[in-house]
Amino acid sequence: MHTQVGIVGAGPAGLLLGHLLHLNGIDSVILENRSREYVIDRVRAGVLEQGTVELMSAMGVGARLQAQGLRHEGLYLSFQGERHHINMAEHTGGKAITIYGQNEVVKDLIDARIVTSRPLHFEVENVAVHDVTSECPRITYRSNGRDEQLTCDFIAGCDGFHGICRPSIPSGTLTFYERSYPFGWLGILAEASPSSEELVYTYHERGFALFSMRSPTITRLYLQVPPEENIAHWSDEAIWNEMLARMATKDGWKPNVGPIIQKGVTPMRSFVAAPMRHGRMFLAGDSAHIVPPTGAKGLNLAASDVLVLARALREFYRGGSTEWLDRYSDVCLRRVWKAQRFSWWMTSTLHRFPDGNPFDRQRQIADLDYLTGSRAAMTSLAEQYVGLPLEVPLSSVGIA
Ligand code: RFL
Ligand code: PHB
Repeated sequence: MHTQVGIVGAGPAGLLLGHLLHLNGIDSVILENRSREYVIDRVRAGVLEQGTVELMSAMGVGARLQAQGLRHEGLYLSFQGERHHINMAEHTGGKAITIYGQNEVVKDLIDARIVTSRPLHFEVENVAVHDVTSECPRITYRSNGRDEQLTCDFIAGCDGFHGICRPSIPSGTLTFYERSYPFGWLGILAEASPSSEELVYTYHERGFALFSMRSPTITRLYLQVPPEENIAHWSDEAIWNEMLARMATKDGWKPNVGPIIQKGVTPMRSFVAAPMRHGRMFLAGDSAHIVPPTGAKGLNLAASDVLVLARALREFYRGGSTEWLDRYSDVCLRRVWKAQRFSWWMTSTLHRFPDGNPFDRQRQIADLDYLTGSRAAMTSLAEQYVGLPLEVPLSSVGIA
């Protein structure tokens, strides 16, 4: 079988790319090694930048997002027992973020893909990419007990950090930039109505904590924990005690407590692979870069990468120009590095470092004190949090 673009991975990057290509009349096959249920149930990100919401709406996949997403024009930073409000809309000419679970985004995109009748195969095994530096790259895989081969014009490696596309590139070809952090996040979903209308990022002596939500009845909370923490060591009671100890403020605010319906531990890492291309294979999203979740940027970067890739492929199929394909990696990496810097800074400012001394902690408090008292600093935070401008306009992929 042959397709124009073979897409490995049905996460946000692969599904958004498939739909952008569809809207431009370019065919693709999406291959995913997990089941449809697994992909839809996986609880991950929740914050969509203004530009990601605009992109999904312009693509015609924003109806449920518009109806059920929670638009937030501000957020709180909490330290020394006090919450400080930052009005993001005021500092960005009216921009905001929208809380809408990544699993809902994925569900909407799978539904949209099915309507197009274009191929999306779940539970494929032994996916491997071949001849990516030739004019005719191939993907081999096993599906429903049969070995298959897909020849492609291009391959999009949208298979996340643990995928096979990036590791298939010969060693020494890419440069890796990496930093790991001496902590992870323990995340829970709880059946409790959110006690704040906006997110609360807390810096506390006992460690970082984050208050978020998924709906008017579901609260999403995170705690800084040691990096390889075993979730089995945390009873629900211990989780709530620690959440309340870190988050409760002097004015009596605290999260509402309720039954915990999901919990897990995530390690924290900053990672960039450059360039995001090898021959006719293009890496997009987490397969090329990982940010610690403190800045809420990962899914949004996946969206901005595939917007640039869709533009490049559209130009190629319209007139044979490889100019944008050749620029793909540089254009994406400019935005990726700014999001890396922001995510590193949010992480460094808000977490308790095991080797941090009293000087470091006073410096962190001073950073937060300055941030919440300076218009210039609040504007800087707000414009990065709602999302820096996309590198290419939506009109360049024919959807605006
Ligand atoms: P994904 O979502 O990992 O999708 C990759 C897909 O590829 C499949 N796959 C394969 N398919 C075929 N063959 C193979 N060999 C394959 N290997 C893997 C996988 O099963 C999967 O379906 O990557 P993508 O599309 O690049 O999307 C990236 C985002 O998922 C990620 O950046 C975000 O979840 C990060 N993130 C957040 N991002 C935000 O923008 N805002 C947030 O608020 C936010 N919060 C978070 C987060 C990530 C978290 N965790 C769990 C890492 C909060 C957390 C806790
Ligand atoms: C979430 O709601 O899951 C969330 C919110 C903000 C972050 C990370 C995750 O920085």
